[in-house]
Amino acid sequence: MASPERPPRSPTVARAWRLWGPAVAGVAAALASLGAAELTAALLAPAGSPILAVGALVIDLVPAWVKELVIAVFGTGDKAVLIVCVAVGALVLAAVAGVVESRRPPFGRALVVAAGGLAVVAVLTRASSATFDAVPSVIAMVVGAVMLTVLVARLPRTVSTASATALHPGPDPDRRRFLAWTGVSAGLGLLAVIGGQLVSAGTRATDAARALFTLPVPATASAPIPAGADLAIEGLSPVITPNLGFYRIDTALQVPRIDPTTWTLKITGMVENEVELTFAELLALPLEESTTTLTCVSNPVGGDLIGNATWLGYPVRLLLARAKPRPGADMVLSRSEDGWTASTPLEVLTDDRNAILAVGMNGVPLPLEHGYPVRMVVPGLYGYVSATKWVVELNVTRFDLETAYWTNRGWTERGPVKLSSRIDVPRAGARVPAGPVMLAGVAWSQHVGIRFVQVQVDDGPWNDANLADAISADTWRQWSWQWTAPAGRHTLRVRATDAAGLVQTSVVRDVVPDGATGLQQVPVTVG
Ligand SMILES: Nc1nc2c(c(=O)[nH]1)N[C@H]1C(S)=C(S)[C@@H](COP(=O)(O)O)O[C@H]1N2
Ligand SMILES: [Mo]
Repeated sequence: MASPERPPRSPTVARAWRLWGPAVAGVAAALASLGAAELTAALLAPAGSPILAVGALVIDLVPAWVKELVIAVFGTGDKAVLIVCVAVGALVLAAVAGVVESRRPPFGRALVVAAGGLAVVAVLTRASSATFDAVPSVIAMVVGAVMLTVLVARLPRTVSTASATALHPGPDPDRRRFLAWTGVSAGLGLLAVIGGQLVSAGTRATDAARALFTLPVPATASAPIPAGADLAIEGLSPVITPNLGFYRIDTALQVPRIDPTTWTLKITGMVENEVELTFAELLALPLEESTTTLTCVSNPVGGDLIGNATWLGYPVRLLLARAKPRPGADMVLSRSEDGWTASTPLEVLTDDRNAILAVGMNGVPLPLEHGYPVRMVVPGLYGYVSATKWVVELNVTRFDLETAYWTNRGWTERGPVKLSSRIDVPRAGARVPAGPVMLAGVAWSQHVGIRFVQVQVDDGPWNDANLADAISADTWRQWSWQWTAPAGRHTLRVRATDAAGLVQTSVVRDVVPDGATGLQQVPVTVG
């Protein structure tokens, strides 16, 4: 039994309750609301997660320099950072809604409904979204508004009424009851979020289909990798990048899950014959293996957004030959299931290079995050203008008629990969013993090939490095150089010269708009 003689609550505690109570009510209502949404999304509408949809909308709306900054700072953790930001933003908004609802009802609820409306818009503006995908956001809106009303009504009396005075004694059971309600609401919400994640991670038909799918035997095997292509120096990137270590860059917050039995590729636009190809039809074609280096235009000089894999696929030029591009066409706009696009010059897809529709990567089906079931791989072009993952359409068109995802955001419409080189060992900032030190790295000039690589210590002469055997002009090439290191601090530089005689420029250019240039500098301490 509460004693009627309970001493009056101190003014500061009351003030704290008046502000934080409603904020807590808002956050608890939001957690319940997000939990309900994530769980429904996982069970019924995988593309309907409001947090991910708002995140995806943010990705499409932020200026390119913000995206660059986030990639530069967080690397491939960029998506986790974005999700956390959207979630934190939602909770802050919810706290505000709680405060507003306790003071000016029903404006807090109105805020929740507006946020829900934004989520619905975000979900429905995703390519490949269906009306049904809006269901989780609508549920979030309803649960959020109801829980906000319920929890604000349960704020301890001194706090919820506008006439409350700081000295009015607040009975403790009120507070306890409020904390119990918010605790249950928040707790169930969190459990539902976690449950939703478990459900969506575990039971996807796509994952199962991929696991059961064995790659067809290539009709044309790739030329064997020469034994001398990998110098096997500790710390040097292996000449073939394992799938798990392969960089990943895309705008997809949720990896598209495509059922290969319903997947088709359409060749449309300026063609004599529109072509539609099923996955089974693609697999029945004579597939070719080829080793090709893939790199991102956002890769800074010395960066690690580059990898080399053996791909299994079918030449795009042979499919285009079936479709018969009409005169005047000069570009293929490839489109992914989630609406992302890349503009590739038609001539690059029809010349003799190995531009392929790939289904395999290093001997296994494409990993989901690298484009399962089918992606493009085009030697010599940055990924943003060529390497469409989850590809579903090749639209034959013209550069003056259509523009692609990143071209619309300030990047150039064509993106040939620039000649570059990298030092892998020693790492920047390393301390090495004086005497013989092995320097090693990779260099690439796709579709041209590397003629030699040189290394410079401080302002000394350029020394010719030893080159590993080339796989082909379309892959990177390892190099090494033995340095007799004198004690002290030194700066190492590398530069490559390609088979056409072009020397890697020392002019420093940023990654925007068509790829970085300059020479990597690696500071080391000897002794
Ligand atoms: N569908 C889709 N494909 C995409 C992208 C994307 O955002 N969406 N990003 C491209 C970019 S910018 C690069 S660098 C490569 C990266 O391929 P990876 O993630 O397999 O390394 O994929 C390309 N293909
Ligand atoms: Mo990229």
